[in-house]
Amino acid sequence: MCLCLGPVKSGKTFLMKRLQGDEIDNATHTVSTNGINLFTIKNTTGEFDMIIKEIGGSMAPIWKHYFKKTRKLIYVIDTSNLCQISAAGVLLYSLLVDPTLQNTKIALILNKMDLSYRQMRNEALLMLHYSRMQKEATQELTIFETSGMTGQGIEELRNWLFDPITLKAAINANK
Ligand SMILES: Nc1nc2c(ncn2[C@@H]2O[C@H](COP(=O)(O)OP(=O)(O)OP(=O)(O)O)[C@@H](O)[C@H]2O)c(=O)[nH]1
Ligand SMILES: [Mg+2]
Repeated sequence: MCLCLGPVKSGKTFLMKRLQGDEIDNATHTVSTNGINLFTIKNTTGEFDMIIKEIGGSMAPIWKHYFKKTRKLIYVIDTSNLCQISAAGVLLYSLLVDPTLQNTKIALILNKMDLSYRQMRNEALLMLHYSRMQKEATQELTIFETSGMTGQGIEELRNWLFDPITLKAAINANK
């Protein structure tokens, strides 16, 4: 199973819609997820589907009830919102130390890159204490720079979701 988590308004629903292949234009808007959204994502050849469960940021206190059997976790941060990044980092730390998530692969999404300026990526990683996080985490962390608005980074994220090792493990688990 794959989970998509991150603070309120970090752009999870928007990003998942884009990954799912929904039409996105200037008129597209989202409502805050007060519960769970399910998205069906196809791989590049359209052969496999993956279900991603987005849990709203307002539900952070109860995210942990959904951790069981999570193979992959997409953690979305609004990189343009400097006031929120440290809090997003603290929340992420609490996921990294959770015993249920020790074998989960994590995609750290620096989102809303369409609003970026030159140093945004570096500043965000500094505020997250990323180098320390990477040393201390038992999980494999991969960074993606994305925008649900422009589609930046979407295909890289899709390739991460459908990497052959994960697919093989999923097929074996269903045998
Ligand atoms: N510029 C820009 N705005 C974005 C992007 N992604 C989302 N937004 C805007 O950010 C707001 C929140 O996006 P959502 O996708 O609803 O955020 P969320 O993380 O699902 O929020 P919750 O469901 O409340 O946890 C919306 O108004 C979107 O239009 C992006 O990549 N670029
Ligand atoms: Mg949402």
